[in-house]
Amino acid sequence: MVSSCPRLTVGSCSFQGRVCPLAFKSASRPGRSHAVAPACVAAAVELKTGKPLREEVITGSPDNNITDYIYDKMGMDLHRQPDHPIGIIKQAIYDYFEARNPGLFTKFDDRFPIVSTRANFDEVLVPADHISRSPNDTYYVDANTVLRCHTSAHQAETLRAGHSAFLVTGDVYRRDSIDATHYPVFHQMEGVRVFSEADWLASGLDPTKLAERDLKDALEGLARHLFGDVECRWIDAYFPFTEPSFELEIFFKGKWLEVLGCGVMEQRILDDNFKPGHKAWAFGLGLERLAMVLFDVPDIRVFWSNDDRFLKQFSAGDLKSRFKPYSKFPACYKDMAFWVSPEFSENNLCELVRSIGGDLVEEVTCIDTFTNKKTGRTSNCYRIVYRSMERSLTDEEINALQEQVRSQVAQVLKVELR
Ligand code: FA5
Ligand code: MG
Repeated sequence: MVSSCPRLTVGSCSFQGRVCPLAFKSASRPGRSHAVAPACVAAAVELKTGKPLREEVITGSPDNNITDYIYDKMGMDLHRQPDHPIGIIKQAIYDYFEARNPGLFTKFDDRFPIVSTRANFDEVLVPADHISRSPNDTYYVDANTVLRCHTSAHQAETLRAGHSAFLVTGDVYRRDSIDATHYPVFHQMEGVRVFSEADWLASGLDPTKLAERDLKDALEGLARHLFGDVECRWIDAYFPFTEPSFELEIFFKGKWLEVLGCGVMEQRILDDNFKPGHKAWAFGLGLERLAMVLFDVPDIRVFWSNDDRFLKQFSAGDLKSRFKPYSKFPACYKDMAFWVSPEFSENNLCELVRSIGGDLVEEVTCIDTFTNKKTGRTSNCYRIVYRSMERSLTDEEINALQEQVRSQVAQVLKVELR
């Protein structure tokens, strides 16, 4: 693996990735009652688990922007299904860390996905004006509560509970664009390891260097463990909660695919939530992205398939299977041009298209845009690609979906169709 490429400096903030699903409905498990975990030694946090009730998610608050499409995905827990690619990759990462540091990491995979804005943003030092806080990017339950947009939402509480090395896996939610590598619900694994003074004295390195070196060794080792000889590169990045910060990319299907973000934890997070005089690293892995590379899955929607032709291809502990498409069904393109409105944003459009077309929507891309010099109005033309991974679609059903999209876009986003 080519580990150190020239470090590119990424000026913009890469905290929020961009994104992208009909779908099958989750076999709605009856709202499990919320188990209250035993109070932790250092902090009595009430930990809920299980599928949230619908009224806990779609609340009627003026700030609520969560659709049933998203609610239906909650509680599916792909990462807790041993024979599902997401469950298999989680276990493979556990095995790797267990072999590298036996007994060191405590593992959590049932943290409740509804968290406070404090946990999701403030406690990991996300600035008040950071773009990721916008309702255009994040699903709000109410003004102070969100569907976690990253597993970093659990860093501070887990440190406060006294853990110095841990892995937290869970479903995360983001309003985003639509394509083969972005989905509005995906899975992350957070890793944190804290070092003490004794550790850096023994290493002969300064604390930050020790953390950085151990972090990169651990993650390069993970990539080798999962993929063997794959081409990887480190990119300099920015996250509000780490400094320095990096992203790891893997060369996959002719393009560089970002698979994780990581860095040396901002000291204030440790000082506020753990103990002074320590240093730590943290990472956040995108499990779908890793599973795409490992199992050769070309489209992220496939992970949500209930089709046996997909599910039967994988089994617990088997890292060798490669996804065999059952068949490539034809795509159907629909273009839609409109004058934009203040209510329009690409994420709003994608959300709307998803709630109508579900997982039949493969991609949404802007193919043309121009501004009329006289009126100052901007026109966009978006192409929506419809394709099922399971069957051929009929013209009638696509036309019916596209009609709904057009009328909803005009009504809800107040754009003027051309
Ligand atoms: C984060 O979420 C940071 N919390 C990661 C982190 C943790 C950095 C700890 C430093 C320390 P980012 O937004 O880049 O970073 O997302 C992390 C990974 O999630 C990405 O590398 C990618 O693999 C995956 N990801 C992001 N957006 C999507 C999406 N819409 N669909 C699928 N996977 C995604
Ligand atoms: Mg990123």
